[in-house]
Amino acid sequence: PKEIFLKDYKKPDYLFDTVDLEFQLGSDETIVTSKIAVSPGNEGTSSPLVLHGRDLKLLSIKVNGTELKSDKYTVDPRHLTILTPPAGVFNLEIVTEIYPQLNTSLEGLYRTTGNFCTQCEAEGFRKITYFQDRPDVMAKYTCRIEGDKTLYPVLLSNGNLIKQGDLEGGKHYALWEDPFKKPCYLFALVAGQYECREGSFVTCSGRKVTLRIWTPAEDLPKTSHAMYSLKEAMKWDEEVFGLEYDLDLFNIVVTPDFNMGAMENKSLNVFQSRLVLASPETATDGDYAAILGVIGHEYFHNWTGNRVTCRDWFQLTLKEGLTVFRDQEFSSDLGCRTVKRIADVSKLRSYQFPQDAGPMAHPIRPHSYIKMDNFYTVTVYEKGAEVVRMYKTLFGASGFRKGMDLYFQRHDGQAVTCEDFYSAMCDANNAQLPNFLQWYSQAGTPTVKVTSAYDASSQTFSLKFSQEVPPTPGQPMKEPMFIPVAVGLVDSTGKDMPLTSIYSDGILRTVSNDGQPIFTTVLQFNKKEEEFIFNNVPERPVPSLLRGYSAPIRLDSDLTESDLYFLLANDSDEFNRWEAGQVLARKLMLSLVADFQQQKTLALNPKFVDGLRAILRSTSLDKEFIAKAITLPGQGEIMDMMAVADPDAVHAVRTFIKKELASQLKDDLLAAATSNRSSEAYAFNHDNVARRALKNTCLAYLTSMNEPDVTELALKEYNSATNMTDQFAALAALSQNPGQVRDDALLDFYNKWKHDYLVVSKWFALQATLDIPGNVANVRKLLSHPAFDMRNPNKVYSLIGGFCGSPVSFHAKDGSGYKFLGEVVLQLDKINPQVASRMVSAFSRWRRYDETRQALAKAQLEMIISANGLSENVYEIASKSLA
Ligand code: B3K
Ligand code: ZN
Repeated sequence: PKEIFLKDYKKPDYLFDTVDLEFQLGSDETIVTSKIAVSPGNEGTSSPLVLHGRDLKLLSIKVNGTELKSDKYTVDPRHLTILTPPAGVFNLEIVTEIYPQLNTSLEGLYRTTGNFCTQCEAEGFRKITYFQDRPDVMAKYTCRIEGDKTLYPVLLSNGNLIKQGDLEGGKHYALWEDPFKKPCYLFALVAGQYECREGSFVTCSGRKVTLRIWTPAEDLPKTSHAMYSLKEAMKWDEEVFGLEYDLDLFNIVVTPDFNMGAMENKSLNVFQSRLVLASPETATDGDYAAILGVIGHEYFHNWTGNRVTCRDWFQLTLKEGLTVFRDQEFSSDLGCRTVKRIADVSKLRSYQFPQDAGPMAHPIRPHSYIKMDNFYTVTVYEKGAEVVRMYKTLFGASGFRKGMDLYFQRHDGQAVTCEDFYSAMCDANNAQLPNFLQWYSQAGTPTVKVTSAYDASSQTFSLKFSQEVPPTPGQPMKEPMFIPVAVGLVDSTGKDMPLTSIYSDGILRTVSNDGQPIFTTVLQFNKKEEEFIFNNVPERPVPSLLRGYSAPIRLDSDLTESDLYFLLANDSDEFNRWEAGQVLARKLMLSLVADFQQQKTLALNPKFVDGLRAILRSTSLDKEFIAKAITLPGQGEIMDMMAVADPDAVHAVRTFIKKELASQLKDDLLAAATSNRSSEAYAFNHDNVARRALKNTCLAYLTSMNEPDVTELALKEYNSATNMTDQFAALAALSQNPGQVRDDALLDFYNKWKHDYLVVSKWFALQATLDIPGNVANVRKLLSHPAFDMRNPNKVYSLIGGFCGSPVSFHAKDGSGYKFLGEVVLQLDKINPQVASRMVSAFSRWRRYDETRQALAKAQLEMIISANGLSENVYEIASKSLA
């Protein structure tokens, strides 16, 4: 397999100005005719025109209307090369035949439950026709679709519907035209039996946009939340960024078989069902929130991704990091900002930090790849969003907006790079950010150490920072990064001190905002080491560091335990209150893990219990915040902090703390669990979501005790629940404890919901993650459950993905979990390499475990890599994991 490098980027030799596509959809084969107006990309180019193509049967090629003789071109399994294209502008016409019903990779044009659907990003368009399949080739498209009218009554593509009509033989056609230039990865076609929910949105300039969400008829009632989310997203982008939708029609299509969450094709977004369909009875609050976020995300891509796109795939974070940041802000504005921030930071810590510390570590803009699909990662997306967030932290909301405005002013209609975004941000704010671009090129999570000192005689408080960026594959040495650290100083009464001036680097800087006192300042730390001295500090403060998590780093401060309890109780920055609790919990868990490993008796620090009790009893804190604040860091997060990850010890300790907290806080937990019940009809709004979150978190704690009274309570909750959030939370709570009650509840749930594949997926996921010994056998059995289907990515992610995320079963000491995954990966690879490659990633951090586990996991990776006909996708992950 060939590795592709960022440094090798060259502009295309040829440009495509217009592309007219014609699809004749057949039951076995589809004929694709592509007419392209080609022009030279570089002055006087005479180089061969190399087109990408895969799994295509070439029927004919014409240049300027004349059939091209076979000695004028070459075809190999990956390319079609036109050896001597005419000078100047010319027309190219290529006819190919493809077989969508055989396409299980769900990339290119494929069949799903009888319908046709496309997925072209990153490089799927080459499975439709021969093309320069790269994002810097932008063209105007038309698309004519022809097919059987009964089988495919709905024919959709990008842009506006220009013409439609009936044809002989029970067929019909539709002609679509997209007035905007786009790269081929944004092309989409959908054909089949769908009905739509229609809505409309009037834009800020008064244009009426028709909104349509297409699903199989029976799912239409479940699309109202998605429609609401779309309208909110359209409004938000106008209000916050002044970005208006640019066509009169916006379509969303729902499909059960889809490799990722969703896809932002111009005016024709495609979504996997889980991210559109919701009703109170079948979807949880988490699902509702995910739908809001992803509908927003794909919609926001219309500007950040589509109008301004990426020059090459290495720049993916340009559109993804930025669009994730935008969807995070959207969800924050519609819900609770602190809670959203906590969720996003937790996600970063649990998934991105491990990636950044493992063999697949890469900068948010990778330097090379074998298969681009492998780089749609938490690093490119989530860490990328953190990098965008740092601009906002540094420049403020209005400075960030200025940067965005300049970015669009400069680059609308272009395919650009991360530097272009950086320059727009800096230029719009007359700023220089030394070492900031390192975030785009250096992998690894920086560790920042902070020590503090108070000098009473000079009334100064000093913070000394040092940073270390760990070595990562291919990058043994690192340069210092630009790290914005938001800081406040908390006085002994728990109030923020007004900050007056800071001395650093020989410069004394006044901290003020037009004479208004300032309580949080953003330190610009961009050297290996640097000291910041706060002046006029009347008493020793407790510093609140990295407020709002102002940079994606690991912070290692000299705050004492009592400082942390103080911040947990007092910090005005709610995020940092939560964070103080997490730091305490992480320390506690790590020390108990050591005790466990030395076979000492485990005991819980009473101060920790008191700290959480105070939070739980608070009447002023947001309820969802309380739920988050009493939740322990995940097992993965703790394993990540150990020299040798010990899943059994971490599991035992987390379970111990949970039970101990439950029994010591039982009355408070019971009070919260019962007083937050409600008989009102389900509504997805922050107050209700928060109430349910707190109630269900408490219920999970209580049930962990496995005592008859709480089991009864959970059963009652399960049976009386009127929405999926409560029902599923009760089921999950009950499922913590092996036994008849659990088995009965799981069976009951399946019988209730077996007609709804999305709910059944939840049922798979829950069983996959049960942290009980011997769960491997159970999961293996579920593979042959009639409701499971290896060809459906969502089911694979639920069952197999869920299983790999559960430390106890996946890392079973006998290697049974590894063996299971090894077999599944090979099976999956034959069906869908992208999905297989996501699954094989679970092995990538095998070196983190003890020798026995290492040997067992390594053996599976070796077995996988030696398999015949392995995809490049899986090869890349497996070989990098072994390297
Ligand atoms: N841009 C798509 C992801 C495509 C992944 C291709 N393997 C979804 C999104 O991030 O919005
Ligand atoms: Zn995206």
